[in-house]
Amino acid sequence: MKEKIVKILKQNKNKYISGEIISDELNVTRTSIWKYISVLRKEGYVIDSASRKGYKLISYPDVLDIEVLERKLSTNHIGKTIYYYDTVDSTNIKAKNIALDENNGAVIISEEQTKGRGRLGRDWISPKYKGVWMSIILKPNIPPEDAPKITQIAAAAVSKSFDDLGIKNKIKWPNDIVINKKKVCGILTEMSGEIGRLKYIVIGIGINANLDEKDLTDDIKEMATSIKIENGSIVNRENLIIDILEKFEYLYEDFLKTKSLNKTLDICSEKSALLGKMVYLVKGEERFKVRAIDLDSEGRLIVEDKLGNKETIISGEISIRGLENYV
Ligand code: BTX
Repeated sequence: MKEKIVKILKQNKNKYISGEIISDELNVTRTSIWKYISVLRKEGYVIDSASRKGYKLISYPDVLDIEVLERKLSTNHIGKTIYYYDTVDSTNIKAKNIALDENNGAVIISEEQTKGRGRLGRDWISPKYKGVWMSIILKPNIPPEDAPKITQIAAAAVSKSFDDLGIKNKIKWPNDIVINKKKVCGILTEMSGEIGRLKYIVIGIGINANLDEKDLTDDIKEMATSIKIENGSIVNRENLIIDILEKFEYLYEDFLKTKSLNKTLDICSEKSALLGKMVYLVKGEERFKVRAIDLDSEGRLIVEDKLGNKETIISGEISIRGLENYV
């Protein structure tokens, strides 16, 4: 009902429409229209009301138009089923709850997450209507140890989509996209399986699209940013999601077909924020100064210490930090 009222208000934007006309059209009482209007106001809709004139929509939050998204999306599998929510605890949790019974490629999108999660149980702040908070359910026939490769595929897809929008960005191995050395996107890959057999992978992508400075909590403001803050303009989230899902499918299907990550790694190397740089490798309380020198064919990071000893890093428990900033 709420959606139907919004539709009528939008059709009559900038002019008054009487409660009576709306209630006749929707076949409900004027009192219940009034109640829905109060709910909409709480959700950020600015609706003027004047006696004998009715309601006038002044402005409304940037709500995702899933119908448009589904219509424009030209993938074969990814996003063929989309579950869309106003609010959830975490799209990854939602995805994992339904993954066993769901089709490969189903996507969960929410306007807000109340318990958005990063790696190792960290929090991911996900304010309403401002970001892309989504998870993709995948059921590839690959060994469980290959799951981190899907993180690289997602990072490459997001990075290339940012490029298309003219947003300069870098990939901070293994799971971040950064703009001007600050984190704008994080990827959380989770899986369920037994030894040698994968049941499903859930790949969660969080993008700070239209967050304002005030949305960034004190603990992250030094190291996080949004596309809007960096570019000064609002991003069309539907187009961004479409572009990412299409690019993701292209790279993912190529990986499954060829069993090689080459296409993805070309992007990850070219766009790397780390390669060639001195960085700190953070393992628990300890940190080591190393040079990031390459990605191997599995998407793992190769680093070298000052004595020339090389080590291959498999993401997971390790964090990488720049010598002065986040990168
Ligand atoms: P991460 O462990 O690399 O990063 C988490 C850290 O990033 C936090 O500890 C905090 O310092 C910082 N942080 C928190 N929120 C933000 C933010 N919005 N922008 C920038 N930095 C932030 C990264 O984990 C993986 C994040 C995946 C998020 C997606 S959203 C959809 C899906 N559902 C879900 O619950 N998680 C994923």
